[in-house]
Amino acid sequence: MKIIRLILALTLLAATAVPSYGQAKKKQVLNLFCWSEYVPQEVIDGFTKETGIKVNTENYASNEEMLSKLLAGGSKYDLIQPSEYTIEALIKKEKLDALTLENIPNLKNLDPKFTKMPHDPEGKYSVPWMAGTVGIVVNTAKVKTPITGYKDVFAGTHKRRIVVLNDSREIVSWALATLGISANDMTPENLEKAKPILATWLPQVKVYDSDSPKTALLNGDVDLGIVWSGEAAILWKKNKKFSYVLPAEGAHQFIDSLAIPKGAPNKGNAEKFINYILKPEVSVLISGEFPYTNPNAEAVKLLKPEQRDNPASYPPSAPKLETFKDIGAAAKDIDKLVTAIKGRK
Ligand code: SPD
Repeated sequence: MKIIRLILALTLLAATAVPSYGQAKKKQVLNLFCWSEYVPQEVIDGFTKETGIKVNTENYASNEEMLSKLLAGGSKYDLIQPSEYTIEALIKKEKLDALTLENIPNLKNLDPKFTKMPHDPEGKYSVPWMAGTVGIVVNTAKVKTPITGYKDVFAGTHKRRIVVLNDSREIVSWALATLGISANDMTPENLEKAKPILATWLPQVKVYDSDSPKTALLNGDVDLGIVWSGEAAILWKKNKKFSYVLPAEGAHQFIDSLAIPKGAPNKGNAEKFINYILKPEVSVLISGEFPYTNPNAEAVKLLKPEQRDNPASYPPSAPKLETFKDIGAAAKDIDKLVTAIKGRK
């Protein structure tokens, strides 16, 4: 009888021991919150194959969308992909974790001109992903008049043949550029000045799209677009009739980076991913699918001549370029202004 009881007790012990053994073998994950059409599936699959870490991806279409979800959602994300002005805001709010730089030896591959930039002067919190500009795509098979800046796009002759980014801060900065006002000078007085310009511009827009503005141009739904440079580069690659113009009034230059939110559940995995994408042979895959300006000097050496000659990815010359800075609460006023004008019938 004693022996039977002993066997029963041992069986029970073994059964309860299984889950804790199972827990120790828990699958490693990385929760990546990134821009849509920016991280190739091939790169994610390669990372999982090399490390065994499963990547859960969620996308956003603007810094503002990312910020509101991040700030509302506790700490479920391990890695985010903000632009420079949003990194500046997140550092100020103490919402980013400092990187353990020894875990990211491939940082050495970055071109120094893209590191320790004003939004993260010590390079403690962010690692450049891709840089780019916002400019005008012209379907030269359709538009025969010269397009040099925003004023030409919205001259009235291309009514409802225009796609623009669905991004209030971008849109207002274009109107301010025509007045010679900085994109970082979003005072209430300057927003008042932008208002009548936007009131004539926005009714001329046919499509608002930040995810894939190239689609409306490719489908022939529109002839002009104000878009991210990577989208323009894809269009030029597909058909040389799509030219890229950096607006004469001044253009926006951005740098998007990877950063780890404070409280990220899998910080080590996030650093492994950052180190992985900094490998030159992985970074060229990103350039292949999303041809923005690659800040990885070793990867740029591996690009094909036609990739380096793409005028949207690597503009041969540029007018005045400006980078956005954190504008704090003014971001809400900008959004209100644009939403109100869009809503007018
Ligand atoms: N589909 C990826 C788009 C990335 C654009 N990032 C630029 C942000 C500038 N505010």
